[in-house]
Amino acid sequence: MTRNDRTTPRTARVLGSLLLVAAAGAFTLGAAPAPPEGPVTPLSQVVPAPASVTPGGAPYRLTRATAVRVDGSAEVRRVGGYLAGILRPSTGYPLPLTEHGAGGIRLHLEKGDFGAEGYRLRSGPTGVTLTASAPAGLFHGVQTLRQLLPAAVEKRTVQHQDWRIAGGTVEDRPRYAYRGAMLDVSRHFFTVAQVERYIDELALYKVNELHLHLSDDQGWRIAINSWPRLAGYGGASEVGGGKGGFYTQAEYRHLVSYAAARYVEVVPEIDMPGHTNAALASYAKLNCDGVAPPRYTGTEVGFSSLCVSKDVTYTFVDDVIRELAALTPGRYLHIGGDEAHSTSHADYVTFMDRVQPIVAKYGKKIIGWHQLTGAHPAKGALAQYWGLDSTSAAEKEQVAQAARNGTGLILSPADRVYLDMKYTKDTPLGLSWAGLVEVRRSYDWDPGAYLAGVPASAVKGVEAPLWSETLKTSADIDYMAFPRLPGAAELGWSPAATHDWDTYKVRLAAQGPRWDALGIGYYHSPQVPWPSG
Ligand code: TNX
Repeated sequence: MTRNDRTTPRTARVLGSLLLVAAAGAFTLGAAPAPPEGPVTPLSQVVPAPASVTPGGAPYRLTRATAVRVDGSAEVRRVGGYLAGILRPSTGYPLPLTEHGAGGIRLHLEKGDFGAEGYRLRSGPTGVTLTASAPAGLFHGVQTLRQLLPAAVEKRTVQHQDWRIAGGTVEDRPRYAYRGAMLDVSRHFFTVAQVERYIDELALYKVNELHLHLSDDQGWRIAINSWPRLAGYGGASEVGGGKGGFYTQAEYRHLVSYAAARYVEVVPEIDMPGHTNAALASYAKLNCDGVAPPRYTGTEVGFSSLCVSKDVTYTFVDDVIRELAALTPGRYLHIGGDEAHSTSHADYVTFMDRVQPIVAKYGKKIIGWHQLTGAHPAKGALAQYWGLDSTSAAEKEQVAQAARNGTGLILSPADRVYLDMKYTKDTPLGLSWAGLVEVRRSYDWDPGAYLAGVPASAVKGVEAPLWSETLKTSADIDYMAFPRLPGAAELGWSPAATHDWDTYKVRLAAQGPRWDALGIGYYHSPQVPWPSG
């Protein structure tokens, strides 16, 4: 007997009984048997916590007949297409986009008090309506809708499930306009596809800024046409001696538009005057002694500096910023400025005084690591604070004083939201210079009250940086980012009044099955009551 001989009769038998079941179903119910009813996710079980939730009424059930109803604008249609693209593979439903009819899932723009990113989600037996005054709000509402469906909705094959969304109303808008994540693509290079994957993960938690750390001692990652050796030579290295890599300008533009389609703004960083060995290795003339150092593949910091006294340094900076600004529709350009241990304080101030006007000349707002507050931060500049609880009072006060004088702050305290810090001493990846950062520690702080003497209005948001000295793959990124990234996202989005570890840990735990469905491997912190099974 061949395999076929054996399997054919069984297949026929199975098909026969399926036909019988279908016939019986058609006879008794007029449809296929209903999937088992599971519990419906409560409207409040969303990360980041919504600003306000009013549960009530019967749920909406997604069916083969559900349509995605969109307003006439191309952008709303695009958000509707994004939603349908998530729902179709797992539901197996056609979910057509239409401007007509009633009920179903409706995405609707109207003038209202939603702000730039807020939305309202209303769910009842006849349909779910998302309303916002801008497409970004609809997109964030789509992320909420996604989390209200069973985790299996994230799978890419058809799932036999009861697709219900609890009844009631969610009204939501962010606490902060800047909700960021940083990816260090310099210490290890990450491909366009790897960055896209991270952008998708950020979007699920309503993160709206992706800070790309594009240059450091170990590698220069963006093609600059006027200085081709930066990427061509300075890009061909990384920590540990791998081949590195860089983004062509077309690839970078693609990443920017991929992010923009998910309402994420790219913030490119060229770190200066320190963290510049890759540039110094590429062009001898950038060095004070005119001698190019070798490329660097270790993990020390603070040994490199651009030559502050040479004019060519500023020609270089002008060219790089001009090209990067032209590639970047976003508002910001990050100029680094951290750990310039090989630059004297006077040189650091001179350098920043010359470089900040260049950024302004090309129409971008400046972001710098908080050491910039030790120089003269330009009007409108933002400082990114990466200190620790144990940072000296004098350094904190320098930052607070700048904030009182009008410098906005992005908070990235390293012993809270540096996603590259180990969770425990046994975490196989990551560093521990800022301490061990378990999930609770990462979540349990208030950005509005974090730094003494800082006016609340000076805090523009929260960003979770992920440095990549020890990270090489998307699985590495996922393991360090999950489950801490959603906590940082919640600190940026949710009102302070919702902040509560005991309820957060339950909402966070409910995300676990979603990450499983998405193929995101995460740290199963014992602090979080993950569902069993
Ligand atoms: C500090 S934070 C750095 C980076 C390292 C990181 C590792 C900052 C502005 N500089 O150069 O990669 O620690 O955690």
